[in-house]
Amino acid sequence: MYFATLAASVLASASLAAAANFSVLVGANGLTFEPNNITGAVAGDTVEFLFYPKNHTVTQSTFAAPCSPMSSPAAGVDSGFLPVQADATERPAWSFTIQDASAPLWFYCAQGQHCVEGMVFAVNPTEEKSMDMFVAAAKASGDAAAAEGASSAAGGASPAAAGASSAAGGAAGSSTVPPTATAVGGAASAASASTSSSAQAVGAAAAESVQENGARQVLARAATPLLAVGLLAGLIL
Ligand SMILES: [Cu+2]
Repeated sequence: MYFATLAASVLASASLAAAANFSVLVGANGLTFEPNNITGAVAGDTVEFLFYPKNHTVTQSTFAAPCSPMSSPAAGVDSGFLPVQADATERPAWSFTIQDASAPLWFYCAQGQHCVEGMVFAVNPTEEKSMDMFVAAAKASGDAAAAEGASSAAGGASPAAAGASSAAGGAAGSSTVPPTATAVGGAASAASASTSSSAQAVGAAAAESVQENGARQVLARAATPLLAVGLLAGLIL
């Protein structure tokens, strides 16, 4: 018993020591993720996204369908829409922890035409499934969507709830900073705590104290206002 406990704590310490935190800017210079891909990420690493003005998402997709939310083998993670005013001084943050780095992970922005204009992101792209190929597929998918007359607003917003409730697909998301009182409640993750202004915003806007393991429930509850915000913004942007 004692040995098992000791072994578990040693393993936990080892994984903590190895974990890295990648930082990505969302929309800092146009419809971009900067950088648009990271490599060498391993399970346990965290990817933190800082949101710049307009109204973007980080939504998990697949290599085969870059601009559609991942639904198989399970729903992917999704930040939901995080609107940021042009004169905002605080950057909402959202992060996820990589659960499985054995295959690349693919993401896009679900706002309007952002994805088909190339606003996509990847973790550990490979030679066989490269970033260039993913960007090209995202842009090409716009042609297909236009031909079908597909509406992107609803498709981008609805997976927020599904993504929030699932840790499958190699990534577990946690939302951190509400840019407005109606947006996502905070999660006390190590990644978000690195942004001091973010932590302050969480304290001011969160109606209740949120434990780290409560992040998904909070995100799920926030999905409805996010849906409304996203749809509204989809009409504007
Ligand atoms: Cu976007």
